Amino acid sequence: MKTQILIAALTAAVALPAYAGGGRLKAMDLNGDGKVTVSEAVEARVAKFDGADTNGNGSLDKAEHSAMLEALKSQRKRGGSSKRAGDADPFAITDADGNGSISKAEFRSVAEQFFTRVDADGNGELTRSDFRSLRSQKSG
Ligand SMILES: [Ca+2]
Ligand SMILES: [Ca+2]
Ligand SMILES: [Ca+2]
Repeated sequence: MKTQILIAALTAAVALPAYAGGGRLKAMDLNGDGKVTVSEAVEARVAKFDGADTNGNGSLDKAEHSAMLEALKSQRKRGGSSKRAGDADPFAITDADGNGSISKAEFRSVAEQFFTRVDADGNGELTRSDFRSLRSQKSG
């Protein structure tokens, strides 16, 4: 089923592996209340978008996008297999309209999909337990 691939690719697109740890939750928890709301998650993402848009044209081309993924990957420092998405191209998945660049809206919508995905109990907030259940889903 295509859904599996999509999820895997989405995961890669938002560099999810880094999210699995509590440090990531903290990084997105902008007001420090121990939970990540959708707006916090999206804001944290969009901040990344601005950082990745090195030529400042308001969208990410493939080079900018892969540079961002590389940077995230090297932050993890753990080596190992970071390629979990199989053949799916995270860039292509994020570039919803397929015009070869990722707009902020496209980037944001992936963040929202990611949020929905991780929010296992659907209460609109991500907590540690949501991240935990995500991890167990992945191993399945
Ligand atoms: Ca919060
Ligand atoms: Ca750009
Ligand atoms: Ca696009």
